[in-house]
Amino acid sequence: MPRELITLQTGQCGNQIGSQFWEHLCREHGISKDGTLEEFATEGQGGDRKDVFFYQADDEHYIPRAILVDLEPRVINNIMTGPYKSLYNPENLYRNVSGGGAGNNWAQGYAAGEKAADELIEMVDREADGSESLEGFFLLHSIAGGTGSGLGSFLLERLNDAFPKKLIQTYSVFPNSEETSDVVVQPYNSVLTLKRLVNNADSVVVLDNAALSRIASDRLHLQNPSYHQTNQLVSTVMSTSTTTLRYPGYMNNDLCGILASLIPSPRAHFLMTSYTPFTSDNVDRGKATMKTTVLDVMRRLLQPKNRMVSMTGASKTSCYMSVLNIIQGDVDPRDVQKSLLRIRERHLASFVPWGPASIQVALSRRSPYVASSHRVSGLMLANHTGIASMFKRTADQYDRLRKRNAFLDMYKREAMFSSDLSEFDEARETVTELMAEYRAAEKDDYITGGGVVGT
Ligand SMILES: Nc1nc2c(ncn2[C@@H]2O[C@H](COP(=O)(O)OP(=O)(O)OP(=O)(O)O)[C@@H](O)[C@H]2O)c(=O)[nH]1
Ligand SMILES: [Mg+2]
Repeated sequence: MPRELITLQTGQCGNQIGSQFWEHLCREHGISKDGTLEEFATEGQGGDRKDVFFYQADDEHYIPRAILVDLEPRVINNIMTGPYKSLYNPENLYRNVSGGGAGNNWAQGYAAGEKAADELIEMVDREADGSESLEGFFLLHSIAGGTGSGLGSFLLERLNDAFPKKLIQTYSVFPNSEETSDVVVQPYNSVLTLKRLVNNADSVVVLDNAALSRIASDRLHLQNPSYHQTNQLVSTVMSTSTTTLRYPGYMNNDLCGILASLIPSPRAHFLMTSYTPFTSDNVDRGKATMKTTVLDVMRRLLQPKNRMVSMTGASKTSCYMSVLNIIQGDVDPRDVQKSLLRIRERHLASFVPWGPASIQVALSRRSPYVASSHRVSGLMLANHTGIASMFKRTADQYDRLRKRNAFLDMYKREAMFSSDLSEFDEARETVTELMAEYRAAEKDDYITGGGVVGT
């Protein structure tokens, strides 16, 4: 039985990473731009499970289980006039044709979500009814603007209420905190969104624009990468993180299995990723080829420079709670065992004292339709306590603004904030608790001694 996943993409960032994700999946499954199967993909079926992410229309077209939402028309219009315009279900678009977005205002995005709730929930229900054994939802968004953050937060709350037994995983893009942004209120939007990511999501794959830019410039020698280029990194991460669902093997065939092995306690569910190698297969301007062995790949995955989360300022005691490496390519399982041993002998990864201190490995097939110039590639999904340093940076920036009560008027215009700002304070408190949770996770008694905060 397929374990279907419905993807909701919100705001500019959500829709832009979403459209590149769908293009990536189409290439991997031999689905053409208009949803029909490519000639070469019609035979033998390739042993893949397209139905996790696509369904078939009466005329056999494959259609993404995707809902595209934005409070301005431009980004969705670009998708719907681009090469993949016939791929999507036109009933699954929500765009405010005359709107200018939520103006980088979380409150405006949230309020617009409330107003559009019936229409949005109807789309979700229709998609849910169209699946056989729905496993859950993906939400793609940025946490810093107005629509992806505010309307995305609203959707998280609603989905959680309406589908309490289904999983919700987000791919959440964090703003580049190392750059001064022209959008000064990003920290407000981020903190308000973080509260929902803590309380209403089962797992959050953190994608940090600071780290994505660094990787683009260090590894790919792009000084000012376009969104299209950084999104190629993102879509590679997204598609590889779902590869065991789409090409089932012995284990990790559903999202639940993957998350169970990575998330030891409900709140510590923010995942970091690394990928190697980025080559011209997946990114324009990537290095053409690289020598890859399983050990090379697993060692590179542990290197800080390959992390897609910037952990500057992480404490010296920060460490892994869990690691899952999804390795693809020409792999002898004995090499995996040898590599794990080597990594352990050389202490290349430090783990929390209370866990099994082991790297889990899933060997996964590659698409037969996409040529690859490297023998082995890998994605690491990891639960690392150092991710708290990123929340700390966001919280510090938030505190600096909040102390001066700066730029609050635009929030007060919305009903949720018109009488008081307790929502701000609660969200900030949630971030404090989240940071404390990760600190507690570095201690011996995390699981046994009630070190878990707020549960
Ligand atoms: N990686 C990546 N980041 C993006 C992309 N588009 C926007 N961002 C980042 O997302 C944040 C802004 O969020 P947007 O998605 O543009 O905002 P929105 O959700 O459309 O909200 P409003 O436009 O305010 O209604 C900034 O930190 C941008 O750097 C993208 O395609 N890829
Ligand atoms: Mg926008």
